[in-house]
Formats: sequence, C-alpha cells, structure tokens
Amino acid sequence: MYQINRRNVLFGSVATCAATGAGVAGVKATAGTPSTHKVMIKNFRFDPPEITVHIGDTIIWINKDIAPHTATADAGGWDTGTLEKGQSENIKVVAETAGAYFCIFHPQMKGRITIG
Ligand SMILES: [Cu+2]
Repeated sequence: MYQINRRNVLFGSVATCAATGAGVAGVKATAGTPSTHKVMIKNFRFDPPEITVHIGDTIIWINKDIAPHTATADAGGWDTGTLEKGQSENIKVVAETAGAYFCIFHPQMKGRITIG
C-alpha cells in the first residue's frame, strides 16, 4: 500500500516537471524571445496604429498628450485604464489580446493588434 502511494507521488512529480519543460521549450520554439512593443499616444492617435506581436510579448502604451486616453479592446477583454499625460500602462499578450481597440474618451482613436 505504501509502495503504491509512493510511486504515484513520484510519477506525478515527474509528469509535472516534464510538462513544465515542454511548455517552456514550446514557447521558445514558436515565439522567440518575448519583446516589448511601444505604442505612443500623441495628437489623439495611436502610433503605430497597427502592430503585430507574439503571445508572451508586452505592449506598452505611453500617453504623450495633455488629454487623458485609454487603450480599450473593442471586445472588452483588456483595458489600460485611464492614462493621464506622461503615464503608461502595459499588457502581456495572450490570444485574446488580438483585435481592434479604441480610446474610451475619443472613440475615433483606433488601433489594431495582430498576433503573427
Ligand atoms: Cu483618447
């Protein structure tokens, strides 16, 4: 009885390590080193308005305007919150990050994130 339990514990432990190792290797193989993408908010525009990123990357929005802005997903999955002048916010890219986004205060401000 004791032996069976012990083997189960060991097996579980090994399986966990193997899964973790495979996950890390998978990320490296498909996405390379995660990078950070800057999007400036200036003159009521996102610059660049369209970016292509990879899962695991970081996107940072930096508000260079006097007016407050947000970067908010059309689909509602993510939001930087209000960025006052000089403030920045970043998000980590997941599959749901892809798609169009806009500024809540100025809906004519539009951007798009593509996962390449
Ligand atoms: Cu705005």
